[in-house]
Amino acid sequence: MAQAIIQFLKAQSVARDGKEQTFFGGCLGIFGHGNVAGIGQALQQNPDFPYYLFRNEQAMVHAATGFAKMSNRLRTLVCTSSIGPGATNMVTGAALATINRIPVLLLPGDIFARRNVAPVLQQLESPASQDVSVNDCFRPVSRYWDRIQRPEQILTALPEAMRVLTSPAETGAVTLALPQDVQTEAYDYPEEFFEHRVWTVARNRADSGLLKQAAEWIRSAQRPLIIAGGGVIYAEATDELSQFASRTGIPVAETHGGKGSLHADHPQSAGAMGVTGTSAANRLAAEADLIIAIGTRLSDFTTASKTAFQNPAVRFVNINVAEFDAFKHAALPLTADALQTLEELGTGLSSWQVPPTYQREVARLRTAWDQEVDRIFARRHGPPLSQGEVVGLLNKTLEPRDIIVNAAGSLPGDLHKLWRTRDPKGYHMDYGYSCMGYEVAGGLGVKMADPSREVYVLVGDGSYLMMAQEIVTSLQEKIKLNIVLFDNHGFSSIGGLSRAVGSGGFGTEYRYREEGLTGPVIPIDFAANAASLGAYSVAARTYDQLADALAVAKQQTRTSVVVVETDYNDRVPGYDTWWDVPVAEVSESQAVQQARAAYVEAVKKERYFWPAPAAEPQTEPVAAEQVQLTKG
Ligand SMILES: Cc1ncc(C[n+]2csc(CCOP(=O)(O)OP(=O)(O)O)c2C)c(N)n1
Ligand SMILES: [Mg+2]
Repeated sequence: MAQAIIQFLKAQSVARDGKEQTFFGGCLGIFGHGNVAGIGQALQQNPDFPYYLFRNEQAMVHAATGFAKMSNRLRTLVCTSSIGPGATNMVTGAALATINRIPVLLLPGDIFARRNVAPVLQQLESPASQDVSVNDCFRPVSRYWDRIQRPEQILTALPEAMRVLTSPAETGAVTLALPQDVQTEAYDYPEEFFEHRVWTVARNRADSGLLKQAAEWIRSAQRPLIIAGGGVIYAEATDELSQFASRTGIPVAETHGGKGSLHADHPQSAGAMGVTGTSAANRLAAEADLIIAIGTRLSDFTTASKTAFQNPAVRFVNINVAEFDAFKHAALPLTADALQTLEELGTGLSSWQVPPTYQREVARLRTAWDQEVDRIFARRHGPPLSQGEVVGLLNKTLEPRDIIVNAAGSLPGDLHKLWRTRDPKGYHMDYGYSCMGYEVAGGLGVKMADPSREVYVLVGDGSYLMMAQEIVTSLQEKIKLNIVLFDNHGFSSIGGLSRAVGSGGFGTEYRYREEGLTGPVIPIDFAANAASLGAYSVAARTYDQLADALAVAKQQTRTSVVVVETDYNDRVPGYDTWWDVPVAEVSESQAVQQARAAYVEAVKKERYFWPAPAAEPQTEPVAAEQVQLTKG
């Protein structure tokens, strides 16, 4: 059966816009008794389906996710693990993939279907059922989950897996739990099962009536704002969006997933949206009367915990392949592909533009924000350096097509705000799961998907300590990563948050235990750590040293790690925004009481959104527009 699975996977392709490509780029894995004789043997006899030995199962799912995200979800990798801990190590990776809507195929080994030898090594026993294993943990974090108890079940399970993986609306982690014994069993599979199969990734169109209505809403808006999410990039709709914004004058704010939708210099680019957003985007959002949300889940970081949109008359048009997202905020739902819908909406709006006063306001806000970024980049602080000036140096040093990869800590916020993106794939962020440890492994997957680009993994010291071991895999595979490690001796992000909620940074710095965790900073030689794994490494303390170190690291042919010490206490502030992190209602601490009082005030701005009033008097131009749309 394992041989049949690999044979089937090799034969699967996807096509979009007439372009076809092989869906699976190979298999990442770590063997144990739960997969070595089944899937392991099958991989050995299929050398044309490359196998990559990893160091940690969670990391291999991150790498598959990085690969698939970089491929705009049109390709992915398979992950094989043993049973027990190898399998459950993948659960975090599965959650990350599913939350970010990224396809990955997970094949954890499972306990014997035959059962007679139970409990086997690493088996979770249940006195209540024999139909339970640790792999049941994958159910809530998978978009499709199955346990293959008989070899012929893959005849129906694998096509379902492919349907979900290649569906833009449904995609996420797919888990097929493979009992150790069933993997090795023989079955006479029909030959047709292994024939080349192409899965078309459709560009679904919106309902024509709703599309007409959306065009009317846009025409009657005075202060519309587009929020571009990851869906814009996955749909390869960035050029179309750029033209749409230029023609209509509607400004565009970007989520983490959607950052790079517009070139940073685009006159309609308002930059980052929400909690980690720019003053330009957040001010526009506060007064917007129409939000056109494209390909976004509208997470709390985008909506500033539902406080971002304060215009009482604000309404939403959501363009999304997933009905679930299209209906959020009581929106007018355009359940459809972003590229297709932007094209059709653009036609429907013909030469309509936002009012000139609004255009001038957008330009003013853009200029003010640009000056703020310049100010942060130009600061010369320390050493230790400010994180903002390091981001500035990197933004200046990297080529437009280079990719930055990041996930957790204070960097996502600073990068979202400050990074001037010059390529739709230039900003690769996991901010759906914001998973410490994604960075190195995810970056490896990104580079595997497009070896022609330089990949810069930006990682905090906390994230690095959690998961840096795939540096070894990058060396094994001769896949070069440029890693930049921001060493601020602990959790600057959560330390800042802790102070904001009145807890003074408790337990967020890497210090020796002396009357609590308040002793001297624990010195960690990260450069030596990276060198011990085989990477080229160098530490930099000043701005000039860092510039030199980046240049030398770039010349290396193997993975490099540049360690830069940054100031734990120097943060880029928030801009006209808020994030809901509840503060203790009762505490003896004055700082907590004060934070609570501020919280109680701030939370009042949170809004619910209800459907817009149904009928509106139709004006002449709208009627004319309808005729035009009807004609096609
Ligand atoms: C796996 C995981 N555990 C915990 C968290 C919560 N968390 C978010 S940021 C952070 C600290 C990150 O530290 P570091 O990488 O050094 O970045 P810094 O905050 O210093 O910029 C923590 C613990 C998380 N996002 N992911
Ligand atoms: Mg840190």
